Amino acid sequence: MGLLQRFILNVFIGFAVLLSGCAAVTQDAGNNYEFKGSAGTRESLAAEPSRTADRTITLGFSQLGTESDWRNANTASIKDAAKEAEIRLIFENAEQSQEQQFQAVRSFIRQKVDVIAIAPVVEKGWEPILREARQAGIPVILVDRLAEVSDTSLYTALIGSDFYEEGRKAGKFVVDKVKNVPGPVGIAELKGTAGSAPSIGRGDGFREIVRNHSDLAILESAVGNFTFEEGKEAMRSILKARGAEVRVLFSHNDDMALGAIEAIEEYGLSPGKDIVIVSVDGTRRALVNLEKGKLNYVVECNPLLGPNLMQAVKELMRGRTLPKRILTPETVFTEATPAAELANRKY
Ligand code: GYE
Repeated sequence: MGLLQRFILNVFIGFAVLLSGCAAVTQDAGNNYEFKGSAGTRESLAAEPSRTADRTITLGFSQLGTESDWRNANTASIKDAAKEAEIRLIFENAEQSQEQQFQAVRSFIRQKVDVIAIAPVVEKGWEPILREARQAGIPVILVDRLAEVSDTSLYTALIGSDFYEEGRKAGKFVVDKVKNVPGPVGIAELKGTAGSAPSIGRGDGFREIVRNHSDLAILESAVGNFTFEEGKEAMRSILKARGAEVRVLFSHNDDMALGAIEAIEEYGLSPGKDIVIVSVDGTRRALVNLEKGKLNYVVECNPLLGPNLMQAVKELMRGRTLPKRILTPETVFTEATPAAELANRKY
């Protein structure tokens, strides 16, 4: 990243902290992040919506699916925060289908919601539907993932993480961890949904770091769609093809890493020892495995975007201008992370 980009990023972080007051990372201790909603259903939350200014705010949110623990925590955070903020939430689960997300947006337009929020399953293809929302005069906030459009005025703000930086953090850990291992060191990569912002960003950020080290080689890259089962299946195939040549696994999320851990054990190798494992998210299940030494490093990606989103919606309805990029502050978890911190993890 160049100096100018870094400066711009810092300005964004400043705005994000201003806007969020770090609310997204300090969710109440009593909150339960288990997802209870059913797939494909529409739910209208907030039993007693209050009146902000002179009327109730209605928010339509198109969630992309239920593929991971991260996603379910994200859904729960948004539902909880809507209730808390007394915003009427119309929630649609698109089950990984961009087409279903388009339909959700159209139904929000028909219902004349005040604001539309979308967690886009993939980056491309959003321009026409965003134009429909603009024509209806409804502002769109992107949550979690980017929709790549040439006219960025089609969305008001993007609230979420810096996936490229997450990939870089993973890459730096790998470089450091294997610096005394005689090369070549074979790396396997489990990728998330093809064409999705986190998979593209994490893959590119990781490569930016490892490509400078000639003794590191990415041997295999397979798509596991961010799910436990597909991660396990993909890792099985990788081990079949490459066996013990694989010394490092970079998984684009925790669920796939957990699936891969099972595949590695089935194959007769020791996860975290024979194969160094790095993943992204920081879910409780992953941190438990980190504590057991089956995972070596977890880059945090924060799913608790609900409070930031509700605050942004309210600001928007008050006529304020939002910062275009609202970044969430994040950390990393290492083998040295104290057990108490891991046990407190809520999702
Ligand atoms: O890392 C993964 C989820 O978009 C940041 O999507 C999110 C990613 C997250 O399925 O677990």
